[in-house]
Amino acid sequence: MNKYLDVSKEAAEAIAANKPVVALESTIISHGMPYPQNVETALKVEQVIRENGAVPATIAIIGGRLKAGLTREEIEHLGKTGYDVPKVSRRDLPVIIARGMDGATTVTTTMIIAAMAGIKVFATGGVGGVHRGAETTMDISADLEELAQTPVMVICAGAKSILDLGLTLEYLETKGVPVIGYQTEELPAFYTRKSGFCVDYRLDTPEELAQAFYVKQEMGLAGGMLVTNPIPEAFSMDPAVINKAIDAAIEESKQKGIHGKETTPFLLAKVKEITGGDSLDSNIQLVLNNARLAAQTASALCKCAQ
Ligand code: PSU
Ligand code: MN
Repeated sequence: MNKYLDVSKEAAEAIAANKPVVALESTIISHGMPYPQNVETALKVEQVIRENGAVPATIAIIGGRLKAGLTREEIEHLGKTGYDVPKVSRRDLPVIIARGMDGATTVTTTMIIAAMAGIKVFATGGVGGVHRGAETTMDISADLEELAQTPVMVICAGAKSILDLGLTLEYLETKGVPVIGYQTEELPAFYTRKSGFCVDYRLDTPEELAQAFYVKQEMGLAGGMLVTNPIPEAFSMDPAVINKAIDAAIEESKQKGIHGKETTPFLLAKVKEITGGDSLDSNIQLVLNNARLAAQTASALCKCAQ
């Protein structure tokens, strides 16, 4: 076990007994939603995972320790402290740990810590990708490199069109990351079920998702798998409304010269500001939907390994 890592007792026991565990990220808590909805959602997501037969392990950095499995108090702390908790990607880990700081883990660092702990399935909302204009800014999320090298299955609701979805798919193809649509041929775009882009494969059951990932690992192929699960119809947003908000957010970020790790949080916050409570509600619902599928898939994956 990595000397900087603490796994909760409940998660450690489940992992040792080949019982299902689902990892969850903490950037969504500190930077993704306002307080108190962030804390309420994080706790609700854990509950949904339990109701579907798996153990939740929310991942973060607390006082310089890598944590897989947080207490309710730790979740409250991350939610209340919000943007003052630094967003931690792969390159940030050494200094944050050496200084004994707290950190909110992105998809990248949640995958790293999940893999250290032996957790194979991770549920979130959206993943990072290739930003629009990346051909000049070179702004490509470290999440894509992590998917290429770390053996964790990431279940998300697709990618937001703050990104260039076509270039994101090209990058994942180059890196050998399978992009799976759950019960869909079309890549979902987070707030909407459609994007105009195709996924690599459509799979229709948690068992099929688990089998594909199991086979990938058994073959000795490095890296993860991206499962895209469309937002439930009842909560999906009007594409015209959301795309207008995204275009305005990107325009403002260019004018303000936003760059580096601030880009994604800036764009997400602006889109939320423009679309108001509607997008927050959709965001919460799609995360719960992904948590359910992740718990079912983690259970199916345990059966593959028996
Ligand atoms: N919600 C999204 N997209 C995201 C994020 C949340 O719809 O990208 C968060 C996730 O934690 C993700 C991180 O791993 O932002 C990516 O940041 P960057 O683009 O700076 O790599
Ligand atoms: Mn970036």
